[in-house]
Amino acid sequence: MPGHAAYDIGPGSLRLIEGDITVDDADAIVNAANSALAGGGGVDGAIHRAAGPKLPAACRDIIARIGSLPAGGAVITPGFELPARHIIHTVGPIWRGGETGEPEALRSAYAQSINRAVEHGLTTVAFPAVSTGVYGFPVHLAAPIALGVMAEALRGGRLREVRMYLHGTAAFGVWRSAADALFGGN
Ligand code: AR6
Repeated sequence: MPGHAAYDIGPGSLRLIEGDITVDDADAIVNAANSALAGGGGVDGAIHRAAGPKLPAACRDIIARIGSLPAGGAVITPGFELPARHIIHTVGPIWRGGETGEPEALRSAYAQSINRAVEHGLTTVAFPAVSTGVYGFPVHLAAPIALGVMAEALRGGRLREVRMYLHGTAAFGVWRSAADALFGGN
């Protein structure tokens, strides 16, 4: 059975889900993109495949307008063929040892993603573990950073539900331990 855990945080809730984010029907799913919004491997590739051919054009329009999306930034597009109505594209930092602003940039990636959701009146958001794949951010350091930003948004009533998708049993276990430590296990 794939892992699942739920936590009440303020008036909202956080769910940790072991599985594929592209099947989620949240108001928005977040994509771990690159600065060119050019598509790629990992969760980015999966989201592009599932969203269909209109997504690259929407991404190109944004890049034509803003140049490139820096690490820690986030932009929103429609979800096109996804069950989710919107995609929030964020760029996490590339891990270079942790002394070059990576934790701050990762915090910003989550916070700016939440800002885009709130600006569009969205209350349920699904996240992947940004930067912890190709970009190499250690999972045990990423989890408490991400969970802290999510908890702040839930406690403040800015979001109603956050769904955190983890790929694989090992990643799920790390995130569940971090969430149990922060929010109390059950
Ligand atoms: N659902 C949920 N999580 C997934 C899925 C999925 N379908 N597929 C992979 N993951 P990564 P990054 C997990 O590498 O580190 C791309 O090429 C994966 O196991 O997708 O931010 C972009 O274009 C990992 O835990 O993103 C960028 O160039 C997590 O998602 C670059 O990779 C993130 O891994 C971004 O690297």
